[in-house]
Amino acid sequence: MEETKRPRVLSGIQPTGGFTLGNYIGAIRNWDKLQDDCECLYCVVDLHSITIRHEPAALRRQIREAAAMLLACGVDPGRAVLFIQGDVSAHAELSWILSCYTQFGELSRMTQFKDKSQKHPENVNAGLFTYPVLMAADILLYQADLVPIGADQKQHLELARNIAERFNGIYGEVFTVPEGYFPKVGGRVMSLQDPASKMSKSDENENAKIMLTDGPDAIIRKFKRAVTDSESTVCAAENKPGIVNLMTIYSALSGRSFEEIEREFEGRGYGDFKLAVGECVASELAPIQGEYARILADKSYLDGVLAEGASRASALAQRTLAKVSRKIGLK
Ligand code: ATP
Ligand code: LTN
Repeated sequence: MEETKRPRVLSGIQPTGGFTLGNYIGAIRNWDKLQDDCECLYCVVDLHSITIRHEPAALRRQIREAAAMLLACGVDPGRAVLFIQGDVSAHAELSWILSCYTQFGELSRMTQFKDKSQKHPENVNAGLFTYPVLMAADILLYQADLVPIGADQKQHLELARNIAERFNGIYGEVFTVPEGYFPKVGGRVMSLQDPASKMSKSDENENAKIMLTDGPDAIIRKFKRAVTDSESTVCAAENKPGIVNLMTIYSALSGRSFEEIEREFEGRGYGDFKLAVGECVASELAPIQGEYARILADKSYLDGVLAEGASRASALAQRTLAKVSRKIGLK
C-alpha cells in the first residue's frame, strides 16, 4: 500500500528578548502538537530580528536562548528539524527573487509594517518593509502545507499565498500554496495591562506580559494586577475584554470551556479567578523552565541539534532554490 505523504509544516519565531505567554499559546504549543502527524521544520528567524536595532552580543545570546526555549517547550529534534534561519543561505537568496514578484503596494498595506514604522520612526529601514517577503521565502522554500501562527500573522501568510500563486501562474507548479494553522483558543492573547492590544514581547511594561522565564511569584503578581473591569462576575461578555482574555488563557491551558470556567467561578470574585489563572500558568511553565535551564547549560547538545538542523534544512531548501533558478532562467 502506498504510504500517504505527511503534511509539511514550517514556522518561525524571532529571537528578540524571550518568549511571551502569547507566543506560547498562539504558536509554540501548536508546533509541539503537529510533530505527531506532520513533517515539521521550525526556525529561529534571526534575519527578521535585525529589522530593529539590536546589540550584537545580545542577539548572539538570544538566538541560542530561543532555540533552547523551543526545545524546552517540546520541539523534539527526533521528530522535527530545528534550525537557525541565517544558517541556511537559501532564505536570503529566495527572498531577493520573491521580492521581484511582490508589489510595493502589497507591502505598503501590511499592518505590522505600519505599526512598527510608527513605533520606530527613526529607523524605517527597507528590511522592515520587505520583512514579509523573507517570511514568504521561509515558508515557500520548504513547500510547506501548514504554517502554525498566531492571528497577527494572518496577513503575512495571505501575502505568501499570493506570491506563490502569482509565481505558479507564470512558471507552472513550483510552490505549494500554504494554509495557516491557528489555535482553537488563544490565537490572540492580549496585554494584561491593555486588553485592547496584543501581548507583545517588545512591550516595555513588564506587567503587561508574562515571559516564559517568569517565576511563580512574578506570574501571580502580574495576574493579580491585570486590568479588568468594575464588575465582579466571571463571564465572557463583550464589554469585559480583560476577563475574556484571562478566561482565554485559562481555557487554553486547562482545556476547560468558557461555560465550565463560568460555573467554576460562580459566586466568587475576580481575586479568586486571577489567582487560579496565575497558578495554572505557573504550573504549566515550571517544567518548561527546568528543561530550559538544563538545555541552555548543555552547549554541545544544543550546538549538535542546530548543526544537524541546518544541514537537513539546507538540503531541502536547495532543491526548491535550484528549481526556482531553473524556472526563471538563472540556470
Ligand atoms: P512583537 O510583538 O515584539 O513584534 P511577537 O511577540 O509578535 O513580537 P514573533 O516572533 O513576531 O513575536 O511571533 C512569534 C509567533 O507568536 C507568531 O506566530 C505570532 O503570531 C505569535 N504571537 C505573538 N504574539 C501573540 C499573542 N499575543 N497571541 C497569540 N499569538 C501571538
Ligand atoms: N513574521 C513572523 C515570524 C516568522 C514566521 C516565518 C512565522 C518569520 N518567518 C515563517 C511563520 C513562518 C512574526 O513576526 N511572528
